[in-house]
Parts: sequence; structure tokens; C-alpha cells
Amino acid sequence: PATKTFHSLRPPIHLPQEDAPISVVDYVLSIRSASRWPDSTAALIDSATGQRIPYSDLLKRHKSLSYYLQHVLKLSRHDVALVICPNCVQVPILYLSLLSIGVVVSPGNPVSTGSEFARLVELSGPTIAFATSSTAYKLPKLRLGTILVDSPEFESMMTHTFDLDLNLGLGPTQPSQSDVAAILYSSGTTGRIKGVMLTHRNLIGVVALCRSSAVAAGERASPAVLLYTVPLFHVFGFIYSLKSVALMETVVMMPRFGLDGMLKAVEEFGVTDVAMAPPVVVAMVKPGSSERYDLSSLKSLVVGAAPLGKDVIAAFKAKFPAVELAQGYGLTELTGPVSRVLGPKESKKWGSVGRLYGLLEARIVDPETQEFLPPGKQGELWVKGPTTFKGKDRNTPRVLVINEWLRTGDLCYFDDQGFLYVLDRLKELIKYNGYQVAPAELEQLLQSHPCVADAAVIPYPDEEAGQLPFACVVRRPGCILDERSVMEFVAKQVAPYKKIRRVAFVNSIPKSPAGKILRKDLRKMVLAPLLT
Ligand code: 4UU
Repeated sequence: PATKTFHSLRPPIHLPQEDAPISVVDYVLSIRSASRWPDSTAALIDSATGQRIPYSDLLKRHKSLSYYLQHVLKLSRHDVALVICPNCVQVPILYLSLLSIGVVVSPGNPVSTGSEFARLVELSGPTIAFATSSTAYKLPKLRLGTILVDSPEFESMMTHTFDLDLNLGLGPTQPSQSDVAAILYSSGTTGRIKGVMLTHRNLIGVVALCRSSAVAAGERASPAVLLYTVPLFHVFGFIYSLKSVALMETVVMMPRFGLDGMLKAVEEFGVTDVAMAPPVVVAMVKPGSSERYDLSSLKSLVVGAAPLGKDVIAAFKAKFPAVELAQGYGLTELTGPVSRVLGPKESKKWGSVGRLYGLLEARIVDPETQEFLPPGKQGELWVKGPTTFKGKDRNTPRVLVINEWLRTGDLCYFDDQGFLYVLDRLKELIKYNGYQVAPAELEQLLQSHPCVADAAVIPYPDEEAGQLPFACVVRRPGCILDERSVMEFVAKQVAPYKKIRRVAFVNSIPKSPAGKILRKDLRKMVLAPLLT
């Protein structure tokens, strides 16, 4: 009975009064102003051009742009702005400016197609879009048009009012905490895209919990230099772009991700922390991938958004003993972060996604009986806290939320010290003769094979067994690997019901920008031709 609810073991976190009329930007800037770092600290660095924007300049640009958006473009509270940009230094400033005047930020993936953008517009009803010259042409026409953030005009919106006194006050556009602040589009690896509405209160909650882990980790001798390989339109990057300003971190922006480019940027800008998805870690441990670079500035990697295998962690520790590898777990519907590994002691818990952040409670629920389960038992993770999203698609009810508990859809367990382990998405489980097989476990095993560059496991329909574990494997160049050796490699290491029963060799595994395997696309690509 005492084990029905798991409480956070982290120090308590205090949030502002719920009815205080503040936006997440007011909150972020109030934390920042208490920082001991000078305003000359770089806020943003463009990895391609080397352009540095110090905090003093970031604040001026933010004020100037907010003024322009409010008084020239006449945007106001509850307007929705679509933001369709690759990671670049303008985006965090744009987010701060829109949020500060109560405009709802709706960031989308710049590689989406025209019809996908039409769907986003249908979901969130934007009046204006912010895009780049390479993405704008795909957008539908909006009432206030599209503004190019890589244009001289945008640069002047951020700088032209520098010498004005901009303490004009926000008047009716001052957001309240219960206002919707952002609509993020959840990954949709299996289903249709959904708009997840997050309030200023939700965002204040996650900034507070990110800050609490920075406090717990202890003060550093110099400001942290972060690089995100995660996109700014995904909840991971979106939240990080706000928390970095609150903590006065320096953020190195990489418009286009590539492993070599990332490692070069680490060397060049003295990057201390990188936020990334598992495929980047997998790439870093492959022999010959990183030896050419001086990565001595690197202190920690925060890895999240998809499962990371124990073998990859082991290989990483062996190759980079001085770098802390911390897994974090999160969901768009919980405004991002739910748990993380914190500090060298916790990072010994290989494979865990860490402990719950303060402010959050959790349950492990038996998917069949709905019983609440104790430590060590696997079930669906439910989470409750002030960061639970407000709703989907403006008017749809929160079907995932029951009595304020958000059902994550993930199969998880806690150990007896409060460490959380994520096995897989419940929906992705393969049912072999009634047994549950987690694809993630088999994928991690396959990835540890020296001749496997990448792998994914999906169900293959079978009359007798229901479904068979079916592996799609990308061979490493120059390696010889056949179906039988793949199956034997896995069979030696797992219970018989988990064996791979079929193999297909493919050129690549389709992945989302946050590193999740796009199983729907994979099924279409590999399975459909086999089954017709
Ligand atoms: C296994 O992926 C995310 C958010 C990730 C995130 C955010 C802030 C990680 C750390 C952080 O600090 O959100 P979505 O909505 O795109 O996808 C959510 C799903 C989860 O339900 C789970 O299935 O992504 C999967 N997932 C993970 N799975 C997320 N993180 C992990 C993880 N291990 N570490």
C-alpha cells in the first residue's frame, strides 16, 4: 500500500503563486538576473559563422523584437505563430519575444511537406508564420503572412529600437499563467500528428525543475556551454532553449546536424554539455568516429527521447571515461522532462532514466487489472504534476489524463531506490505466443553486434504465434552478415520466446528528428512488399 505512489526523492521545488500574472519569460528572466555570471557571457553562438550574441545583446534584441511584434505587427495575447526554422540563433530570441507578449508559439518540423503544414495550420489556427528562406515556400498563406528570420528585415526588427526606452508595459497582452503558451506537435511515430497545448504554468514548472537539477549538481567555475543536437521545435530542445537562458548557459547552435560538425563544434567552442538523442551516442562509440577531435571540454551528455542500450552505455564509458552520460526521460504531454540521472553517483545506474524530478509523482499500473504495482514490477507509467499539458488540438479532451494522472503509454518499472527504467512503448510490444517482447531490448542487442550499423525490430504477422519478432538490419559497410548469424547472435542472449524469427537487410532505419524509430514508415517500407 505504501508503494502505490512513487514520490520524487529530489528536494522540493517552489513555484510562483498560481494566480501571479507572470509569463514564463518573466520567470526565466527573474532567475537569470540572480545569476553571478556577467552580462558579457555569450548567450548564443552560431556554429557555422562563429557569431556570438552576449546576454546583454540577447536582452536588447528580445525587447526590441517584442516591441515590434506588439506595436508594429499588432500581435497580441492568444494569437498563434507558427515557427518553422532549423536550429539557429534567432529562434530562442523569437520564442522569448512571442511568449512575453502572450502569443502562442507553435513550432513545426522544417522538413514537413506542404500538406503536413496544412494540417498543422488546421490544428492550431495561426495568424502568422516565422520561417527561413528555405522553408517559407511550403507554408500556406496566413492572414499576417510569413516573416523570414534569416532576412535583413528580421535583423532590424531585433535591433532597430535599441536606443528607445522600451519600458512601455504590456497592458492587455500580459499573459497569465493559465494561458496557452505553446502548441507542440507530438512525434506521431504511429498515429496522426496532434497539437499538444502547454500553458505558461507548465513551462514555468519545467524551467523550475531544470533549474533545481542545476542547483543540485553544484555550481561550476565557469558558465556551461551547451550544444543541442535535438531540434528546437521538439519539446526537448524547446524547453532547453528556455532553461538555458534562465541558467545563463551559452548555447552553440548547429543548423544542420552531422557527427563531425558536432565534434568539431565541441572542440572549437569548448562545449561542456550536449543534449542529444540515442543515435548520436551510438555513432560516437563506433570506432574511428571521434578520435580526431579534442573533446576534453566535454563534461556530460544528456540523452533522451528514445531507449539507449546498456551495451552502448558500456562502450561509451570505456571510450570516454571522463564524460558523464546521463539519461533523461520525457514526454511532450508532460512539457518534457520527467526524470533524469543526476551526478556521477547516479550515473552508475546504467540503463536507468534516473529519478523523478521534484514536483512529480508516479504510479506503475498493471495494464490489464489497473492495479498499482510496487518497485520491481513492470507496468504502465502514470505521472501527475503541474507540468501535465492542458489539452490537445484546442478543443479535444485530454483522453490520456484520468483524475490528473497522465498515462504515458510506456512500459516501465521503478527499483527500490526510486530509479526509473523504461522498457518500451506499450503499443510497440510484440505479442509472440502471448508473450510480450520489447523491440527496444532486441534493437539494443543487435546494435552491439560489430557488423550492425543500425537495427529495428517490428512485429511480423504469423498465423500460429500471432506475431514474430522481425529484425530490419543495416549492415556496416565492408561487413559480411547473413540472416542466420543475426538470428544466432540474438538467440544466444535471450529467452527463446524473444528470438528473432526473420531478418531483412535495409539501407537505413527511418527515424524522427528526435531519434525515434518511425515504425509506421518501416512497416510500409519493409513489411508491405513481403506481405503482398
Ligand atoms: C526511452 O521524447 C520526448 C521527450 C524527451 C525528453 C525531454 C526532456 C527527454 C529528456 C528531457 O529532459 O517527447 P515525445 O513526446 O517526443 O516522446 C515521448 C516518448 C515517451 O513516451 C517514451 O516512449 O518518447 C519515449 N522516450 C524514451 N524512451 C523519451 N525519453 C526516453 C528515454 N528512454 N530516455
